[in-house]
Amino acid sequence: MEQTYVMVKPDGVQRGLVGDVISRIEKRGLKIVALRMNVIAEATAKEHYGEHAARPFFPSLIEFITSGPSVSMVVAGKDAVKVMRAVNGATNPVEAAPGTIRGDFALDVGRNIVHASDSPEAAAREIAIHFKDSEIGKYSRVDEVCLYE
Ligand code: DAT
Ligand code: MG
Repeated sequence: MEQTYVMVKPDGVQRGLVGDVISRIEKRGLKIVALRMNVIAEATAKEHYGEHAARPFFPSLIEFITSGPSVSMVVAGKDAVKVMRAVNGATNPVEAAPGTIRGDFALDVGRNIVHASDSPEAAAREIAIHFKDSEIGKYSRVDEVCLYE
């Protein structure tokens, strides 16, 4: 099963949306195999968002992502990377479709509630930044027999 890295950012935590985000992931059929709440260290945030280091919004992005607790997850399932990007919606919430997390709950690109890896390669890199192998659980959901043909 493919794995991806998902984060409920500090705005999602402070707005009480952790349960809603997790509920959408679970109801879609994806399996949460690791989960933690913590304040991400500045060095970890800079590594996580390294691809954006030269962008003008990088300093404010790092300041925001380290400003309070966030919830990190590893999410597994069929095409988990692509499915989680679709569950989250477009990066800019103004463009995000209703029914997506960003399209239902957000307005500003700098306060878009959730993160999800954008490719399997990015997922592997981000999972390794945030979790040890030993923190990733192995179990079956009882509904996998219905979720998958
Ligand atoms: P995504 O989070 O959809 O993968 P991204 O990787 O392009 O989007 O950008 C990472 C985060 O950086 C994004 O969730 C919010 C912030 N960001 C992106 N573009 C921005 C912009 N033009 N102004 C302010 N923040 C921006
Ligand atoms: Mg991204």
